[in-house]
Amino acid sequence: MKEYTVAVVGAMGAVGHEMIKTLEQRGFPVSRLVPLDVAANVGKSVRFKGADVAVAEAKEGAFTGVDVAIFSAGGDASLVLAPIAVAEGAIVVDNSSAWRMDPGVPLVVPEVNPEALDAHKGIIANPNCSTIQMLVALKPIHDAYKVQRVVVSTYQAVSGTGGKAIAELTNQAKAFVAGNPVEAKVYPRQILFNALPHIDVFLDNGYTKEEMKMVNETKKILDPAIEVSPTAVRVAVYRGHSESINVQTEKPFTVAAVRELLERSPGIKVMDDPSKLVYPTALDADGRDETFVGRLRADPTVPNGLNLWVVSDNLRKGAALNAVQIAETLIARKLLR
Ligand code: 3JN
Repeated sequence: MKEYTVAVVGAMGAVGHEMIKTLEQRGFPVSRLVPLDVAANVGKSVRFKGADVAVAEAKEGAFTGVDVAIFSAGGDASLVLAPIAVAEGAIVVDNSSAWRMDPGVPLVVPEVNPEALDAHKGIIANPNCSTIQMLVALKPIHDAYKVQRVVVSTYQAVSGTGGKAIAELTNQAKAFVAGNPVEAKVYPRQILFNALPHIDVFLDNGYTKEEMKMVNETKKILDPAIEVSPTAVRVAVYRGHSESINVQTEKPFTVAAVRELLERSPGIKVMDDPSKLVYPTALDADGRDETFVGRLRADPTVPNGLNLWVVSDNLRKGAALNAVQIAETLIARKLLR
């Protein structure tokens, strides 16, 4: 099997770390790993297949000989460096929002729209974590019953913000237990024992940017006709985003048929037996690849209404795994040479 030179940009970040781990765990055919990060992190190293690999600076010239560059270094770095990486010969899979809504850039969840990859021009965008897990669950329902409207509330883990936010939750817990004042630096309010209806910045329409990502990305990936009404909430969970999703479809369904459909759909694990207390939680999803679905029930207050609870590891399916699956799909579709 052909092997590839793979760069990970933002290698020292929480998602970069997960990307390198995912490449190794899935046995992605890597001939050479090129971990790239900001100048301040040059000299550090990452662990890959039992060896230490030195971090180099992510800059012009760093992508020579690179076949695929997976970016998770923030939107500003992606805007500047992704076109440079493409000019130097790499295909870019970008985890930031920088390129997602560019009409020339495929926005891909491999279980949902792998065919969009065929039109790529060098840059491929990885959707927002909250969009990915929602669409893995909605795709089979949309194909069978045509989703018209979605009302979604998210319960998002602090790891979505990054390493500093993970540390903030731990520090607030330690301060609380020690009887010391709890300090908030990363988030505008205390996150410990709290739920903040605020992820990313507020926009003029009253929604947050995170919420509008779910609206716009769903239209681009699944169907422009689907209306999404979102509320994104940060909760005091380290890892794993949960979503309460209310769906209205055009065609009628039975809950049993939807359960059966989801059970045989790719990337999904149904955990739905409330009588035995079986339902997915963030801790169940931690470190796992699947998108977990439970609490399936009809919503009798609207025609063809369905409620479901969808949980996935935001650092894996929400970021690193989806990006690596995109690279795997590029190989499968003979788009990576
Ligand atoms: O907060 C989360 O749970 C997910 C965060 C995603 C995120 C954080 C900072 C910048 C993104 C993203 O992937 O949409 C971005 C961004 O690239 O805009």
